[in-house]
Amino acid sequence: MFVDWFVPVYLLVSVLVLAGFGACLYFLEPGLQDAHKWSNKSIKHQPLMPTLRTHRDDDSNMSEIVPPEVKPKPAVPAKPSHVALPTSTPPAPPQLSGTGGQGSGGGSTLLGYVGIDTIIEQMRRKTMKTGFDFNIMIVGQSGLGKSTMVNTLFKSQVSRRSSGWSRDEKIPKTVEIKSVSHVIEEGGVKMKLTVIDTPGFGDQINNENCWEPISKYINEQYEKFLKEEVNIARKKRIPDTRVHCCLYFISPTGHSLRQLDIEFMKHLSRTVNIIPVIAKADTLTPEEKTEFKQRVRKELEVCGIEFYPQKEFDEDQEDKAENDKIRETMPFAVVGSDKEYQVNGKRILGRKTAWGIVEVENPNHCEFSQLRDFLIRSHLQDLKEVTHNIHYETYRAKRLNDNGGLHPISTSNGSQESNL
Ligand SMILES: Nc1nc2c(ncn2[C@@H]2O[C@H](COP(=O)(O)OP(=O)(O)O)[C@@H](O)[C@H]2O)c(=O)[nH]1
Ligand SMILES: [Mg+2]
Repeated sequence: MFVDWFVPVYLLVSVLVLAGFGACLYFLEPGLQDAHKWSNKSIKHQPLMPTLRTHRDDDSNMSEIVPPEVKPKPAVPAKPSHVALPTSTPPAPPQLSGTGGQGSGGGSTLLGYVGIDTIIEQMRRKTMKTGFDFNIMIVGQSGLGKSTMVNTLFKSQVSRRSSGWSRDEKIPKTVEIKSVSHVIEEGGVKMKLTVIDTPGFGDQINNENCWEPISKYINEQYEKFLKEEVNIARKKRIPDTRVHCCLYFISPTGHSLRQLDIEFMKHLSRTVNIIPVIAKADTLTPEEKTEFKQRVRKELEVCGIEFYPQKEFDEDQEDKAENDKIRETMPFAVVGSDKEYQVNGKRILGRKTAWGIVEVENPNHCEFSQLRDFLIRSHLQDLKEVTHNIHYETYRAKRLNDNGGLHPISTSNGSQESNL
């Protein structure tokens, strides 16, 4: 009797308990619901592009991430349009940790656009932040217009700033090496331009070794740089006072180079980039100028004087062709002035003569603007590189050899200094 009703009741209760336990498990574990849904759909009913839900930090939602469709790789890697825009950052590929998507495997990313060409943009941004130094030295005999040229460079379109002397003040005779610096900013890029004016030479009866003070100054700047470089705790960015180019002023005699010019350039060309320049070009007729230029080039060649851009440092045929053209027009014949005049409603730098105004920045009047473009627009970086890689490197190697290796030593105040 008891057995008659106990067995069915016991079985019913067991079934109810098991059903309740199963229902709880189904509702509390969402993965089982998804498995249920997927198993109920036939393949052809699944959407072509499964919804990509972003991964949230909450672990319980990991199961919501549906694997994306793997697209075939393009035959030719496509360059995304965003690279043209300097400020935009490339969109990151979808990061699907643990789902086997594109992100971690990286196969398609490597075959696609990598972005190597953005290095130019990266370098530009770095240079904009740090700025750079560019140092020009002017040497030559007295009275050739070197000090005037310092003013011309700063007052011309290079900077439109005063170099220190007021407009009506007469430029005093230069008695010592003196540098003038200005930070010039263009398009967000800062350049600290320093022009080093030097006393003229050739006035003395004995001009022997008159290049020595100039040579000494150039080497001192290399030494300063080397000392900074060998310091244990060296600066992240070493201030660069090295002379990147030396404008050598040639007297506009129309004849030939003086022996002193030859000696001077011979000595300097071993340590610095020499750029010969014909001074006071307004004193020569166009024919005289062309003839004089040819003669100077020939004489420099005969004497074995390598001026900048040196043939041996042309990097390739393209470089050679470009530099050959420049070498054929050198030395640039320039006119300097720090006086401004009104010409056709515009203020211009010029020299007023009885027969008209010689315009410094007019390419039909003189070659100042060609020289400026050559120094800044086309060859500035190369001038800096040749200075660093050739002239400074030669100096450095010699100093390290002479010294048997540089050992940084501690000074009494605790700072590190080399034993140069
Ligand atoms: N004709 C002419 N005279 C110039 C030129 N540049 C400077 N001068 C003049 O030459 C003289 C000497 O100039 P300065 O700059 O002191 O020469 P430095 O001794 O080489 O520094 C001054 O009277 C200048 O006005 C130029 O391009 N043409
Ligand atoms: Mg002077």
